[in-house]
Amino acid sequence: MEPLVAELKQKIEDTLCPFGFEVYPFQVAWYNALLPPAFHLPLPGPTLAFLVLSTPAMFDRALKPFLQSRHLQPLTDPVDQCVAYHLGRVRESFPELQIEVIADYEVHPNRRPKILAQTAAHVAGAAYYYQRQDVESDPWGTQHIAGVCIHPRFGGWFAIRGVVLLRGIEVPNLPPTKPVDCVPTRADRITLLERFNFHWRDWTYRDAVTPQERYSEEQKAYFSTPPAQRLALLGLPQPSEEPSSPSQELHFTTLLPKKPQNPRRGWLSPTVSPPISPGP
Ligand code: B12
Repeated sequence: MEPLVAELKQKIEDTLCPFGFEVYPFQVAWYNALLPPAFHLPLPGPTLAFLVLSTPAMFDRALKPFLQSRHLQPLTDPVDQCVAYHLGRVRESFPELQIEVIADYEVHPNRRPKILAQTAAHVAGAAYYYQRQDVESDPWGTQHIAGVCIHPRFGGWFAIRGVVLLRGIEVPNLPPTKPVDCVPTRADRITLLERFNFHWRDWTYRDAVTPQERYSEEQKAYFSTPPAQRLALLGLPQPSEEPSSPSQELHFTTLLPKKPQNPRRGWLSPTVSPPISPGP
């Protein structure tokens, strides 16, 4: 890896890894090459980017302390706020660079996601993205089958949180890292995609490889609980409905653009109801 990339990666890792995140470098060109123009990131191909994902440890190391802190605002998803807060810390740690952050939940006004998180995870070598085209003569006919990423150490027990773009830093010689193909057989890929699409609430798709660590029962309960009851589940008070201090609001609005309401609803298939409790 080029010394510059190694140095930047190290600094981002120092900022994020203690909180249960992992980061993987990639070139914008690798991502754009797989996608139609509507999804392209509007940056020169050799631009350096990092894919950020959360591991099971994020819940204890980042989310719980965040929920207990005074940063929490009402009405937006606490996990999204927590991730925005930590990605914002990356930006703050490089005041001399033009860093842009795109979180997984951000959408354009037409509801198209700003980043295809799974494609980014695949090109960054973080997690193999299994799609129906990876199954020879697939058995699903005209059904819509969504693809799923599997991480070599965490299986499906992780979430893709966003990308960090380093505008102006170009790394044309960055060597690509292939993701580990941890579900190599047709039969296992069929099982994986069927579990992800039709039985994702039972968590089984996440065990496509034996993971190093899973979500704790507490973390599973948190994500299976309707958002309004989640803080109570952890024994925490609800955030106050009173307007927050201007400094706190400024803090958040400068980190990331405003989160649109329910970004997972319907731009792709409006007839599909969104998950009751979207979780990682
Ligand atoms: C919209 C959305 C949904 C919608 C629609 C799902 C869908 N994919 O059809 C709904 C509400 C149904 C949904 C449900 C769930 N979701 Co969802 N969802 C998303 C979201 C926001 C966007 C996905 C999307 O619309 N993609 C657009 C389509 C067109 O992209 P695509 O199918 O990948 O097609 C592109 C590729 O094929 C690429 N391409 C072409 N050739 C090649 C070749 C290669 C090699 C590669 C790599 C790419 C590539 O080009 C295509 C575009 O032209 C993502 C987060 C994000 N920002 O990406 C999460 C995300 C996909 N969801 C996720 C999860 C976990 C779920 C749920 C389990 C609920 C939950 N949150 O716990 C369920 C699963 C059930 C299901 N049916 O999907 C995770 C998946 C993690 C993983 N391990 O893969 C994501 C990544 C969120 C995250 N933060 O981690 N989701």
